[in-house]
Amino acid sequence: MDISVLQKLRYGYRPKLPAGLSRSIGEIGLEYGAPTEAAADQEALRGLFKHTYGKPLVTFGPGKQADMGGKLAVGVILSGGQAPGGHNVIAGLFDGLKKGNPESKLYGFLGGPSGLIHNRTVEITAPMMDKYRNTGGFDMIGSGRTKIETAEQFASSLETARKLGLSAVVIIGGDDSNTNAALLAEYFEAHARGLQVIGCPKTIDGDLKNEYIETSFGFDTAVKTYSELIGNIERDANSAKKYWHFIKLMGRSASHIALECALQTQPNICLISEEVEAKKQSLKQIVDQLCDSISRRAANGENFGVILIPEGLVEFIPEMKALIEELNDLMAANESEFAEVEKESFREISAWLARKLTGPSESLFLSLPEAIAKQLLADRDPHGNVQVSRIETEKLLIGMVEKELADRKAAGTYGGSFSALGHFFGYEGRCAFPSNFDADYCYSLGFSGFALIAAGLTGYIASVRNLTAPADQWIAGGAPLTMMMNMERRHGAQKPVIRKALVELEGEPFKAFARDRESWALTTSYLFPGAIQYFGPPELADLPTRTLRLEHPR
Ligand code: FBP
Repeated sequence: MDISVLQKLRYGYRPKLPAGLSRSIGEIGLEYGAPTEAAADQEALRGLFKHTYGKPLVTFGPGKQADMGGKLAVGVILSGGQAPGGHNVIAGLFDGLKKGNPESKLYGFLGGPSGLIHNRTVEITAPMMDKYRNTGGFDMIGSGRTKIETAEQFASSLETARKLGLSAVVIIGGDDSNTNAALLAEYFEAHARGLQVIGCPKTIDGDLKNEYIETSFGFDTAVKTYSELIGNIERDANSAKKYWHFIKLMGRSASHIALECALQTQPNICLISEEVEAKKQSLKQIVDQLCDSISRRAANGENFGVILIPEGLVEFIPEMKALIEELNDLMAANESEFAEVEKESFREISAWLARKLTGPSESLFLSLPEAIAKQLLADRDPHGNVQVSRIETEKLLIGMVEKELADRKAAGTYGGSFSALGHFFGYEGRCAFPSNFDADYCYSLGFSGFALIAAGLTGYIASVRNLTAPADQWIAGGAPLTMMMNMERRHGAQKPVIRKALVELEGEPFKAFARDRESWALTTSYLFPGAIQYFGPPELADLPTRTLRLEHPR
């Protein structure tokens, strides 16, 4: 098989480990903290997680040594969207297992959680592992979005684990998948005591974070990839001086990706969904705000610019949120009727919806361009979420801005020229070669996963902290999954879930952005981060994101 020069060189990269894990296996010590409590709703969660609630935090360091040399069999799952570094989590887990005991085995479940349910596995061998070290993608074993939720699915997961003689399952995923890991850990503890489950924090969205998870893996590489592209577009915009670029950035609900890219590239405008929601802005107000900036730049003779738009924006605009919620309920409550109506023309679908939507939602729905209205009706994902990556918000905004500027021109309040191009950066960043940061972080997470299993723990998520320090000073350990949970309303019922971390308007990254955005809007202040550097001085090649540095200054 042909491989690129970079791939060949990356095979030779040796990920760095925290000092607590880089000693010989017999010398890795464990320090236990005090018992923990859930983030909220402690009583309810204590009742739901009778076997796994409230365990202590664990740190690997010089503490009491555990025997980590036992023969183990572990199964690993990649769950949800791709994120750079997933293969290195598996590599860290694999190397830890083999270092602990060369006879230990690692199985990969194929195609995500459904691989565990249906017992579709592959044994990961050293030659197989070596082909994927420091590479992006999840193609080694594949991923999937199946949620283990029914009694049958839990039972067949246990059956698979028994058939393979597993000691533990490692679930590499985002907030929903780690919630699933917590439920599976509880189920296994109740039905097969000793069969362990460990989670690992993955998602480019960066919204699985808290005191013990400073960032989810993949965020670093994805934002660096997008920021390179945005910088290139900014330079093009400033060279040609004739286009406004509307760039939608992946990230589902939270705007962490858009915010970090803005800090790295200093565009003219970056919308932050959480701020839109806090200010209860309407679509019209957002369009007016964009047009005001465009007009002010036009008055300076600058008929070009760059606007960043977070993928989840539409769900944070209160009127759009209400419309989406009504559509979700309508489509769920009238499933078979809707399936029939859906076969008809769009006019008939609209007429059917118009009869059922409330007044404000009806007029908003009917005012949307047909393409966008259709995208709002597309299938929901298995967790019931609207697939926001399919909604062309950038095109919606371009259309509305064009119209508003034409009105302003007619009224004599705008004298510029406006030509816009839309972009969506999402899939471009999910499978890039992991940056040194993600390569090291993921390997450390995987190795921590092994150490948690070898120490006999279950219901934990691998945690590696102090990430703005050099890797040897990182602090590896594990945090009980239940401490990250609260109860939330999902599909009409209260469910235990891991809290999603949205952008905090009082947080340092947003404050740094808010301090400078006025000047970026008017004056061209673009910053060009360039491509990810895999080799070179650590201050460049190992540099963590601005978000991490602002949230965890050294
Ligand atoms: P995860 O939360 O599973 O990591 O997924 C992240 C993500 O990339 C989102 O940013 C995006 O909205 C979604 O996946 C798209 O997923 P898909 O390609 O399955 O539609």
